[in-house]
Amino acid sequence: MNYVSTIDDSAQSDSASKEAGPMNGAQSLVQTLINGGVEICFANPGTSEMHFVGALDQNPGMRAVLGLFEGVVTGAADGYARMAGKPAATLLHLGPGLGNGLANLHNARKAASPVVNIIGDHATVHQPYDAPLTSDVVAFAQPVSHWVHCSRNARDVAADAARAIQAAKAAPGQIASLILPADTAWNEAERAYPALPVHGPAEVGALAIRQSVAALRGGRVTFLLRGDALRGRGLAAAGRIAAATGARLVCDTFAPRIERGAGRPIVERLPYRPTPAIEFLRGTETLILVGTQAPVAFFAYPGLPSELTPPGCTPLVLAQPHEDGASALEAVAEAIGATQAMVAAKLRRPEAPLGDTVLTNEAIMRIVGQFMPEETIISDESLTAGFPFYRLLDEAPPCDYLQLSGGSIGNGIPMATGAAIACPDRQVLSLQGDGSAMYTVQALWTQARERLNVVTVIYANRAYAVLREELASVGAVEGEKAFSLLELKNPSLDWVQLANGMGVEAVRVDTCRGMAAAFQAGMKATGPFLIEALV
Ligand SMILES: Cc1ncc(C[n+]2csc(CCOP(=O)(O)OP(=O)(O)O)c2C)c(N)n1
Repeated sequence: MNYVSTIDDSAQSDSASKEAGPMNGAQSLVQTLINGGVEICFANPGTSEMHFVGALDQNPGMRAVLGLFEGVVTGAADGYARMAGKPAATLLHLGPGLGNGLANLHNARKAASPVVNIIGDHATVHQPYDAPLTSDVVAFAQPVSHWVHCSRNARDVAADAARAIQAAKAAPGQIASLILPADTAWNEAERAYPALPVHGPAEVGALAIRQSVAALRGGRVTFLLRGDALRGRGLAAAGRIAAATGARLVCDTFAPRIERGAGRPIVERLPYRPTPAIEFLRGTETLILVGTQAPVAFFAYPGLPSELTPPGCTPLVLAQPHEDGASALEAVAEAIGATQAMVAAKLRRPEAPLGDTVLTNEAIMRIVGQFMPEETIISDESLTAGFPFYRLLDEAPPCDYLQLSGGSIGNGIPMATGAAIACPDRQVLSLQGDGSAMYTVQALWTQARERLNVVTVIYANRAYAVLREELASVGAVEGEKAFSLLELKNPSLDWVQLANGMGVEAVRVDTCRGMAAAFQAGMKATGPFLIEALV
């Protein structure tokens, strides 16, 4: 739920820690963020945030990373949160700066990624004058935020920041937006705040567990998984249940993060379009939901249903998104005596074409599966190019797979950037549609500046290919003018020059041999590398 916080923090100030020496509001904020475990700030600042910038400079406990567009800042915070399991801060410039970052905050919200937004505003004394950048910042923040608050004076800032962190960390992960008028940053503050207690996931009730056990004993069950159920012990418990009962394991079409590959149970992916999705689930008698909602179509199509649960099938909630789905799955596994090993994928890299043949979308995924190292983090915004070949990585080396959970394109490159910062010892791979890449291409510059090990594969099909399909699917008129809005030609984008212009090494390939060589070179490179794959 969105709300403007009105909580009285006087009780909390009693337990606040005293920091030595005088500090301004911005300094109290930075130290409070650090106290709350927020160690990185993705930033695109302006004049109203200069004291925050100064406070970052003085405090070695927080890393500052510049994004050249706010969509990069918010998308990187999303990717960081998905991999680090804790929030980063963003620093955004008033309503318009926040506005530029909204689309990726929307994606972060759908992914249940914790994020603490710090948004500057005009000094309180300046607000009545309707200066050019005056705007209703709360109104910009509300639709994408679970928690919004505007600090009223410098001494409140630390307490407000502690509550913002607490809100962001509340299960399953929330967007908290703290708005700071410039004078709350520059005026004197008293102290930083310690971390406040965090509301972790709620325990699943015994009834939900009993009902799931009964369903497993009584008929054909499919689990629809998301959140913690797609990782670690949650996924292992789901795998044991599947081994013991034959239940199917399925995930949302665009789950925020999945641990995939050898050693993990294979989780089928719900098809994208409504008719195949309903067909895919047909025969299921009970659909057990863990950390997700009953499936719905991405879009409405004339004459097709929005709900994808097939007729005759009952959805049963084992765990809501804010509940502890991993423990609930373990409890179900124990109750049915599913103690044997889970069904896990064996390592079997896909065969890949390596000759001078024409490069295809399928060949790219095979080459990725053939050469990617263990524990690669894959940010997938490949849309039509990668989607049909997703299963080629089912038995590839173990990896984390991150997807576009909010449907707002322009997430992939920033998400890879944030993930690389969260996990500096792991290889990151962006599988990236060219149309989506252009929304937040500036993230490549951040990758170069921070020397991040990210390989970006651009599927250069020079089109909004999915929209060509959609034009037909929704039954709209097709014609030359319509097609011209869905093509990225005349002129074609030169990805090698774009990448080089931002300090990223890049090559263009159009054969399988070229792709395999470029991919291996990228995996060995230190720092970012981009492959323009002509498909
Ligand atoms: C913010 C936002 N704007 C527009 C769209 C509509 N849209 C969906 S996919 C797409 C084109 C994607 O093109 P590309 O990344 O090249 O992938 P392809 O369709 O070629 O596979 C567009 C414009 C969207 N989903 N989100």
